Amino acid sequence: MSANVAIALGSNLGESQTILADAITTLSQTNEITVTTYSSWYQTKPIGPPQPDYINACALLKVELEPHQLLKTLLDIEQEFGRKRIQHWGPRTLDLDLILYEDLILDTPDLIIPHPRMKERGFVLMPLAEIAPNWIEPITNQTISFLLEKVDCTGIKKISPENF
Ligand code: PH2
Ligand code: MG
Ligand code: MG
Repeated sequence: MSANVAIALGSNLGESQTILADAITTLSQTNEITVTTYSSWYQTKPIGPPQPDYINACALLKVELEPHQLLKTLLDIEQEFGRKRIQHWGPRTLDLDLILYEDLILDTPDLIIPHPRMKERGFVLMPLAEIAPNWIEPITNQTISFLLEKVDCTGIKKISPENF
């Protein structure tokens, strides 16, 4: 029994475009994960403390993992890519965030689904709308494309595929 999942990817340290591509490869090589599709890369202005621009993207997965097992797998992959947690919301080589897990609503100390800030974040909604415009966010009961219309997307630039 597999579950449909949406994740967000981000990087603003190192060769971010390559890091995201390598992260997709690593995810697809994980036994319990199938990468169904992924978005374009987007160059985005940082939210939070001053730091370099991010490269962001989203991917859709089919997983044979429970939410907390998937979280652990994502954190392990972040570690593999040299992620060091130094500053809250600070720069990172790789950030993998669990955004949606089927239509599940989950509120635990270490994992909240849907991702609690997805609705405010153009850098999540824009790539997600490219690959899952009709997925219904289960708290608002609104589609990703509808939520995207409500957010400010200034400072978000799609990187054309021929650039990577
Ligand atoms: N991630 C953060 C904090 N700020 N800003 C952008 N543009 N993109 C991100 O992925 C991002 C951020 C914490 O996870
Ligand atoms: Mg994040
Ligand atoms: Mg994260």
